[in-house]
Amino acid sequence: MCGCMDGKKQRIPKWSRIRSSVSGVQEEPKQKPVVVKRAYPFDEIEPKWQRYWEENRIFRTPDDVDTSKPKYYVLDMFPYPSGAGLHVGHPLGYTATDILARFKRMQGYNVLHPMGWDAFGLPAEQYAIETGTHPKLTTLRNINRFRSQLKSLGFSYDWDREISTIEPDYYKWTQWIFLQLLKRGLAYQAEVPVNWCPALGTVLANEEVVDGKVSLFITKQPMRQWMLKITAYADRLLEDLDELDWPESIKEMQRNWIGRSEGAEVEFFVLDSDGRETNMKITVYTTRPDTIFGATYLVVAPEYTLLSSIVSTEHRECVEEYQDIASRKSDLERTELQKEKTGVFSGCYAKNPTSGEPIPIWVADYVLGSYGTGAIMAVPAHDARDHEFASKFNIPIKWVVTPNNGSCIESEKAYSGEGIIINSSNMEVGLDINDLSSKEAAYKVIEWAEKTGKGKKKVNYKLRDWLFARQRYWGEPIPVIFLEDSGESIPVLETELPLTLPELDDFTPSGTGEPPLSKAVSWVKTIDPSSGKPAMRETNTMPQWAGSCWYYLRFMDPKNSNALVDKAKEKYWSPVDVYVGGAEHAVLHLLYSRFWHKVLYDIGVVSTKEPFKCVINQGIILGEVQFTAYKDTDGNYVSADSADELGEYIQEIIPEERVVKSGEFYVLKDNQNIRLIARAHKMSKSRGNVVNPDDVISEYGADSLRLYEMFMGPFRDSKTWNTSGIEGVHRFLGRTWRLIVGSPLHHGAFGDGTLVTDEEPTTEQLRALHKCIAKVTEEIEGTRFNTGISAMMEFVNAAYKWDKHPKAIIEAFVLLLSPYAPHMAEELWSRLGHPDSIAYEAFPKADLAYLKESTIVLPVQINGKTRGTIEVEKGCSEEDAFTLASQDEKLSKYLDGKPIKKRIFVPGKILNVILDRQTAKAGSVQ
Ligand code: ANZ
Repeated sequence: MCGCMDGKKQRIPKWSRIRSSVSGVQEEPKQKPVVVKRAYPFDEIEPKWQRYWEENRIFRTPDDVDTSKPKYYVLDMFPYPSGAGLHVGHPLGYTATDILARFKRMQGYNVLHPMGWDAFGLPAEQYAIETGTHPKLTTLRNINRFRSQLKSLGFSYDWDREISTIEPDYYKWTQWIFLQLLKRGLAYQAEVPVNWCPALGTVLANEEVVDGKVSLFITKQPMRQWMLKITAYADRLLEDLDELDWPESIKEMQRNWIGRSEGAEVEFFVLDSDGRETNMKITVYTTRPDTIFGATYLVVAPEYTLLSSIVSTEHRECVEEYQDIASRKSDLERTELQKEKTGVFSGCYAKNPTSGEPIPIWVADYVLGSYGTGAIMAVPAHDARDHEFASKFNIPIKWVVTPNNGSCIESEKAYSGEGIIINSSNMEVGLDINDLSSKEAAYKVIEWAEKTGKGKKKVNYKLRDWLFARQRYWGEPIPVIFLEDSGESIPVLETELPLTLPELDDFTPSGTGEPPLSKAVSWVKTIDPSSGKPAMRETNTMPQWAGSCWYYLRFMDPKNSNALVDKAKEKYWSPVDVYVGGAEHAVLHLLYSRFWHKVLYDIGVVSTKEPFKCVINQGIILGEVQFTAYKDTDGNYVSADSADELGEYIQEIIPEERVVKSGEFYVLKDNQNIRLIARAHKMSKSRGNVVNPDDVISEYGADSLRLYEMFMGPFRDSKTWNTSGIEGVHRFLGRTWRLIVGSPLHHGAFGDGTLVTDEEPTTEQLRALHKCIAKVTEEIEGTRFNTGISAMMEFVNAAYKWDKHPKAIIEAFVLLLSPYAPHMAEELWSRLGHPDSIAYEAFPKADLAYLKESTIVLPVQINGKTRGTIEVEKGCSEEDAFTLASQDEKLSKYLDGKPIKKRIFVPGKILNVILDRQTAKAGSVQ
């Protein structure tokens, strides 16, 4: 067991202790010229301590759990190692989790703070197709770059626990989970209409299409697919959200995604050409059964399975043409993005079971085949979409609900609220809901439908089963084989896992939906071990979401070859205490992993119902603010507020040096009447506003980058990058360094040791320190890192005013600084004479006694008029207060040499001095 986690301090082996001085003079001559203007020698300190942490495995969390201490599991959403390397958005979340990890270690917790790679995915495969480089090579190269970038930021990850989803040791367990899902009927095959993307040669899940990929050409095609039955967990996924300490916005997005709605299914019989009921029926799903008398037409989705048997010969061609057009639209284009309703008449009618009237059956793509029953009863008076459609196609509109407040209905738009039911009685069918409220009516309609066999109560979910197959190479192979003779699917034996991805030279998708893996002929051909029959392997692979669904569990026990995670380890570390990442994962990753976690809970692999106790989304970092000026066509500047009136204008980007702030606005420095537009954009290559963290580190150091990202603003808010901001925090670190170590001697080289003294701290110093401890602690706990930094800045400002800097005070401050700027803190700690790493030292505790304000401001009246105030100690006596008042510059003018008749002193409240006017006057006569 490593010494660092058994409650003792880190002992550093002698051979590996590093000189605790950093001085340019003692260093070997460098190739590079010495950076004279550096605020402090971060370029020497940072690599030195990173090497030290690595060589001594300072942040290693021992394999065996130590239940004597409380645990803290703080996790980052692990990155996809893209070719572009880290961007400045990554360190934002990673620095926050690192501060929490370091803080909790110092508070005596066993901390689990790991990092790994979500390494399967499309870009590496696309690159492989373009260049012929194997995705594994590209991915490993990217991982190496990411790892060294992360190390250069001084994050305290336990690198011994690093995992990568592409390693067979890891995906063995991803495949194992798939087999458990299969065993429980939660993974199944189905012929489903899928979003086929010819450009990518693969199908995409609905949420992936919504998620920004709508611009790609997508068609709906029926295909054999693997599906995961996430819908079986819909209620639990919904209910358990309530207990989670997650941003309310994410919980709401998950609730909407699951989209639970309560309503009814009702049957409408199709009529023949003579208006007689046939035995064919259309079942609709409605959340408003109270409006059923107002259903003046039915709509079926273009992909409705019974459509071809309903449609009349006369209308068939038209309907088929419509179906074809609709198949090329995504669900989003058919619903939210649709500007105008479209549809065609089927040539057929159905009977409204309540009113008994024949109503037309239309085909329209605003009804989706994948939701409810794929058919609706349209109530144009009370549903906006139906109203728009009926108005366009001249379909009757029948009002059946009036608003409760008696206000009139406007016929040009639907009234979709609840109210009192009208026009809704037909005693021939035994149903009268007139004068009932919408709720009562809905209840009564459902009761009637259930009694007459015309329908039933129904709960529906927007959530669809998860489409789990991709026609790609770079993913986990699905562990299933198909017998050649019968096509029967058989799971691969658990003992045969991992089923490794075969080598392949040609990664191009066939374009027909046949996955690239089918080209690995000798891999595909196999034998079923139980029957000895020839079989073929599944050639679809898993989607990228698979590996990230459960990685947080593997970190608890990354090298276990017998189980996904050891039970005792899981019980100790679960759940993740804080999970930090981008808000873009609100419904995909976070919902999928909750689903898998619940399945693992049901089969006894994990001990908690939910994987992540607290989720925090860091805000995004936008590029530096850009200033734009407007010019008219003659090239004259025009103020931005009047640019609109110009009609034509030219925009010009103005460099920051030419801009000043005037009140709330930015204006041209040399013509302050010209107002500019200030805008921050998302960082992107095309805008050229991407900031590379490597450049920032080489110019200012990792501690400055860490501190700056935390200081930019509230952690959860979006923020704009600002280079002068980083210079500001860099100066603060330089000031801190000079306060403790002293100014550079010559050539930018700093002396050894520190300037601290051995005196006892003064009360003033103790007060400043404990105020800072209290604030920094409170702000880390509340993840308000920016205000914690402000408190440290205040402390350093105060400390600059002191003549002496007692060791006890400075040491405690260095401990406070260490989660934020760990390299500098380690260096100072070592210079303060400590041979051990600062990482496991106890975090200082604020002493309340020093936090109480000990002085008060006392108003002083002279002859009943307030003439000023004095600052006095809380329990100060009348005599002391009077002495202070007489020494006060302002008050002394009133008091100097004047005889005093009386003093009224109310401790803590007021000092009133009554002058003896008589004596004074008499004195003046004399
Ligand atoms: C009649 C009605 C009258 C409706 C009314 C609404 C208002 P949620 O809450 O999202 O579940 N609907 C049902 N299936 C549909 C499908 N496949 N595609 C498009 N729309 C569909 O919405 C349920 C309502 O959406 C249902 O209730 C149905 O319209 C429509 F005044 O039925 B309603």
